Amino acid sequence: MPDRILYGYWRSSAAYRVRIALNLKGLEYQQRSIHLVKAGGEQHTAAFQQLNPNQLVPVLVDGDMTLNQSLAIIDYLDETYPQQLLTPTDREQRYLVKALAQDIAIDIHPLNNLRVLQYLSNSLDVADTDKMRWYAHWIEHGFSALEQRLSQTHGRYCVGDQVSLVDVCLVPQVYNAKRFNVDMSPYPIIESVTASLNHLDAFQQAMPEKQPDAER
Ligand SMILES: N[C@@H](CCC(=O)N[C@@H](CS)C(=O)NCC(=O)O)C(=O)O
Repeated sequence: MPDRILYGYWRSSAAYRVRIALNLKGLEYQQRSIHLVKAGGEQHTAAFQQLNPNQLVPVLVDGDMTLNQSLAIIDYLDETYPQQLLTPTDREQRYLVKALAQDIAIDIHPLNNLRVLQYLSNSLDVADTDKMRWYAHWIEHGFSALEQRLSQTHGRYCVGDQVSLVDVCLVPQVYNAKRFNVDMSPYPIIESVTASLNHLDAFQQAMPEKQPDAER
């Protein structure tokens, strides 16, 4: 058994990013499922808070290191296991990859995270239809800008023909958007890059439905 444990959840976009990165680097790992919904959410248990007081997945335990924040985890993986670098060494490309990845992971994803949607419903009494408008609004805002930026940068993947951190962030965000029935027709580049990425084994093996804790 590998000395590497990923605490995640099949539908967590941030855990999905880390699964893709581990797969791209050919690193084996065990998975521990933290059910984000059952019984109020296992991320809130005292046991999980020992791993991450922020009560969010993923957490990666790699030997004697316990890591949270998917972008920081992937940075650590790039430094520790430099095969298949996800942030290029070239200065300009590196900046571009980081900026685009952050457009997704920092500016789009957190607004639609489970705890934000739950707060809208449970504490602010926002109706389900309005909550879905909130969800779609932030996806559309972020994807419109991303589509424009990718028109300048994309090849087969988001930045040229090399798989990068941007791709690792994009695929889970698109999965999430489709799950919430966002119309993807205004984003043909995002759609075509995502389709190319989803042909790759590392991305296929990371798909939510393929995870041991997937529910049908
Ligand atoms: N910035 C964090 C975000 C982590 C995050 O938002 N995780 C979500 C799943 S994608 C979560 O654990 N949500 C639980 C909750 O909202 O209660 C990262 O990139 O790791």
